[in-house]
Amino acid sequence: MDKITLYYFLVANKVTLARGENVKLMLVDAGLDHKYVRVERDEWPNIKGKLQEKGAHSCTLPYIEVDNQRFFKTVPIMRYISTKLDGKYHGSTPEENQLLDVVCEVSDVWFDHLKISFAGSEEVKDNYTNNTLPAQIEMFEKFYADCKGPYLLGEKITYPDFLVYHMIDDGGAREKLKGTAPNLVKFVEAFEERPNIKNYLVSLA
Ligand SMILES: N[C@@H](CCC(=O)N[C@@H](CS)C(=O)NCC(=O)O)C(=O)O
Repeated sequence: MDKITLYYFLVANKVTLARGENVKLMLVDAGLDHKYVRVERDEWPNIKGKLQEKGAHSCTLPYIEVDNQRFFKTVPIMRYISTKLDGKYHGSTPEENQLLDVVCEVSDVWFDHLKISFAGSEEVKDNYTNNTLPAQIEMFEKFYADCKGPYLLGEKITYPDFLVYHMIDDGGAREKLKGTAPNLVKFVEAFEERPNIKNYLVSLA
């Protein structure tokens, strides 16, 4: 693929926080040449207006620009990149791909809970930590227990794996996995050992 530019906000001054990082992780893993542009919040309405003038109808971040075209929405962007790479991050059957879609959708539900807790009162945050988070871990553990792993479909990484890894990282789940979610522990270890990801994580430290 031609050089890709990824656009996203810088959330809470932490480079990996929130949706853009899902796409970033895939670009890193695939070894694709890319640039990451952080959009200032007060500049976004202006940029959005210009994107609309150019024919984009539902402009949100993250979006990518490649070969003078723009593509929007996190999971569709990831599917698009996978498709351009001959299905590198897709499943091999309609049934596998249906499962990938389901896991993307439930990851988004987890993200919505996290977003609410992020902006919420202490009571809302406590509810996330004590109720929502354990319930999410329990459910995702079941998805990852369905095959031998380490990834959702087994040996092959697919696009929801990036979302799940990132939810574990962003969503405060990492410390809670040990002893309760062995398949997710195995998954996180394998993910972080992927050569390009490993180098990237070192670069963040
Ligand atoms: N389902 C979309 C949601 C995108 C979304 O709501 N992005 C937020 C930032 S996380 C945004 O662009 N907000 C500004 C706006 O809607 O104009 C996705 O996953 O990309």
